[in-house]
Amino acid sequence: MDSTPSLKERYAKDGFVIIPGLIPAEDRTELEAACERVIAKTRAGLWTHRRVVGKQFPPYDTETNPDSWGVQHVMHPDLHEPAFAKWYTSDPLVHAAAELLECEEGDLQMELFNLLINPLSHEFALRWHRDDVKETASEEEERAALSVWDHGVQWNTALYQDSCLYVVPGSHKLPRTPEQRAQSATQSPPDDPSEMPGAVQVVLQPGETVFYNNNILHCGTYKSHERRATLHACMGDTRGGSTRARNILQHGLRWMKEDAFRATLNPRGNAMLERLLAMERSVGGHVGYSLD
Ligand SMILES: O=C(O)CCC(=O)C(=O)O
Ligand SMILES: [Fe+2]
Repeated sequence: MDSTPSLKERYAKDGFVIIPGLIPAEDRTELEAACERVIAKTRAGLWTHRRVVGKQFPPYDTETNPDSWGVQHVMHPDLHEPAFAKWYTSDPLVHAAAELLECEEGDLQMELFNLLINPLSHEFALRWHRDDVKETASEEEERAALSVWDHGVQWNTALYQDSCLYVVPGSHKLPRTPEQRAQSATQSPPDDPSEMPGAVQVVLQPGETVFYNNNILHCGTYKSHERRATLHACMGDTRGGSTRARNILQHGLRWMKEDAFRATLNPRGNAMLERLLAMERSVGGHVGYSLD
């Protein structure tokens, strides 16, 4: 019997797994060029859906500091870059997501698609965090939040070598130790991420993807002189009902409801989008739970 753990087993145990080759060779040049154009627009201040230096979570101040570490909503029809939705709905990616979620393609829900880039004039870092559990959570609250069955996958796909992300393997299932808590309860980013007990640096070669549970304890460090263009996205599994609503619908996604966006999608993309819109309708009316 083959005892090599499957991708899903590694993902479930460690909270992350690296998979190469999810960008079809024929799409690579197109995606690189699309990234170059949206990065240039963002740095020029022409695309204001961006993550700005100094701010870790949304809402991002889109008016003042122009130095950006991320481009938001790359599938937005106003960017006119079909390569992003084409890749998001491509076979290799959809099959990998369905494998990790152990679901059928018909369960997959379209969610967020952003781009992580190097700021140009600042070194910047994110403090240690879990995306959907507050740093002030008690051990009991952490246990409860982490025991909920996870119905989404998030990933980073590097176009160029990327060593910005640090994770603590296995921490997606475990409350923080006192030492880990001390290092992640602070609002400031770490001087040296490797001081976090259990931390490993995730080094991606061009074309590699790390899928990770976004409640794994993680942080990011960004160097202005190291080129970064890393596709950063997530997908959900509709069998989770509205469990992902808070995390996903806080991002100002009204544009996803518009015909202009639908028109850019292939039938698979439209079906995935329809599942997101159904989730939004199912939680409609709750503050912070709308695409608007
Ligand atoms: O830059 C990265 O790879 C991680 C980003 C991140 O943790 C976040 O946006 O919450
Ligand atoms: Fe994060």
